[in-house]
Amino acid sequence: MEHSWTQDNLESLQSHILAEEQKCLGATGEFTWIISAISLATKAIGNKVRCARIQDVIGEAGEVNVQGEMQQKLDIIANEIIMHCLGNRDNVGVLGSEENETPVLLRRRDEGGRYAVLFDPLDGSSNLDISVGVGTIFSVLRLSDEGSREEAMLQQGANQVAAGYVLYGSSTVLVLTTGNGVDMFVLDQSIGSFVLVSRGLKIPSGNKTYSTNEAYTDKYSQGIQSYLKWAHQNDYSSRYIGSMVADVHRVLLKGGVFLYPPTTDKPDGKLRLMYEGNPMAMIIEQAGGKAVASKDRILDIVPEGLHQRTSVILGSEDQVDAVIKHTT
Ligand code: AHM
Ligand code: MG
Repeated sequence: MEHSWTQDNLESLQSHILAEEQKCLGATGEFTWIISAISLATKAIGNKVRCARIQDVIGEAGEVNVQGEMQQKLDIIANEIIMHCLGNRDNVGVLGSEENETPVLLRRRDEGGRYAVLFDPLDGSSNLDISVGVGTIFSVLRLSDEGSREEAMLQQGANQVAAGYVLYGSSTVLVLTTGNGVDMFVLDQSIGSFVLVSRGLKIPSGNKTYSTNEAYTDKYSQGIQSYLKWAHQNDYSSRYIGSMVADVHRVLLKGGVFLYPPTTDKPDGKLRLMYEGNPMAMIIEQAGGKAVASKDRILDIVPEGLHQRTSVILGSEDQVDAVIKHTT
């Protein structure tokens, strides 16, 4: 439920997580340490993002990452910040990043490494030089006792114990789910804390808006083309930033549908399952929406690799169903 905050109802991310942890995850407090590391890291990244052009942080770094994409300087800085903050947490066993080819193995399970954290340190970073909103996306999994840590990390999104993103937009917003609804926090710069601004977010239905890179229409399947044609004939509106965190955040708050389907040149889609598709799918489902790769639930996909790609259709249930009607 929406509420404006006053000093009387001020609740920090930290205290909120402690309270949630006691309700659903057992009261060990270890999960709070992970979220507090993410909170610290994203404050530091947000600070760097806001210094673009003042400090030497934007532009290409001259390196190509495992995805074959040119890394921005801030991609590398953001990755190092998260690796450093999370790497210090005793209960983190594995870190998987879009910017690292292989997972970073920190601690064995018998040394306390009970969680894997997978993340895209700075999604949409090609938009940095024009000051468009960019974000950090993260997914937290509990490592099972079976197999190696890499194998233990490759779990369906349905097993995530938490997922979230931070949007470095006109304000810095953290959206988080621990499997008990979706809560939204805004960074209050004056006190240096993320404060709760909305609890139990629900995606509105009935918003006739789609968000996709429409320039790829000729490369989309017949089904997606048919959906777009139908949407044009039915008074739909289009909004696309090209920065997943910003596009999905709009869909979460306003409703509608976000689509990154397969194209003829990217037959598996572009977005990555483990640290883009899964966390966003968990948030959207927890907010009452739907998230599929063509027609199957994203959270049910059994992953084969850290950098596996997936197609993504997510948003309000009614709007996702309207797409599925044309594609199946
Ligand atoms: P990145 O992880 O390399 O930044 O790429 C992911 C981004 C998403 O934020 C966005 O949804 C998508 O790429 C946009 O791709 P396109 O330019 O093909 O529309
Ligand atoms: Mg990304």
